[in-house]
Amino acid sequence: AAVEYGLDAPFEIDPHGSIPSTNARARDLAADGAEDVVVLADEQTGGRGRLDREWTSPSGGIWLSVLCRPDVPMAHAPVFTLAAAVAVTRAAREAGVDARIKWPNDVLVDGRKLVGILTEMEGEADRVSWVVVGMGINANVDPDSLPTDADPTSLRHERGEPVDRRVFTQRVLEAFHDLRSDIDSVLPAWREHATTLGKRVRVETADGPVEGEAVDIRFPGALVVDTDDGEVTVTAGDCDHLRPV
Ligand code: BT5
Repeated sequence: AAVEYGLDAPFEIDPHGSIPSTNARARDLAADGAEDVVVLADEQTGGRGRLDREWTSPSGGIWLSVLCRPDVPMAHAPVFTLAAAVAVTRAAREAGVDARIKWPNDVLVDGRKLVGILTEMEGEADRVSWVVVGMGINANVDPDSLPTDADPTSLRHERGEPVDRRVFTQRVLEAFHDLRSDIDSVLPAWREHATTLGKRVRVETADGPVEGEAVDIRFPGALVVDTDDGEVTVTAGDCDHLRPV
């Protein structure tokens, strides 16, 4: 299927039908010096999640990557993952879907995965050269065609009717642009839409598991967990929401 475009977005659009990975394409464009480009695909044949995991990307989804060159140190790049999560969550809620953000990079509906985000970057410690924020949005896809381990869902499944991908994408990009233009607005918006805060969590980090109550998010994207040994700030890892005990 052809990708719907003609977007009036604050980005140049690089549209594709089928492509291996919009993130890979955006990285190539970055190497060519491009900036403020959004790579958009109807289908990905080699979509990737974190840690090189596969991201299943059939026709009908919104698979996109935003390439930008913000004037920030490398260490601040995770805030763009949060901004993307807020942007998609806002768009989903406008479309009538009760989307909530799960730290660090998922958007869920009732615990089911609607969106995954993958941010990649390159540059020097004091300034990024580029950031690529990949958003995998299960728009008009059948959850039965997605891997069951993540308990996936889609906008169409939740609404009982398809979304207009052009309109939805436009809303996501506008929201993302507003957030990146006002970085101070990202954390408050994230807190407002989070499902992780207040929950008992277990985060698998490189230094082992951290378990406790997720109490806050800290700039640029770390989770503060209240454990038996006091507060621990976790910058990266896989997070499970535990049942209340
Ligand atoms: C993510 O990874 O959630 C980040 C996914 C980012 C995908 C976008 S699509 C546009 C851009 N181009 C790319 O190549 N990537 C980005 P992670 O947290 O590691 O979750 C990956 C896991 O989610 C997999 O191991 C599966 O269990 C599950 N999964 C795979 N495809 C899925 C889908 N479409 N919906 C829900 N869950 C899925």
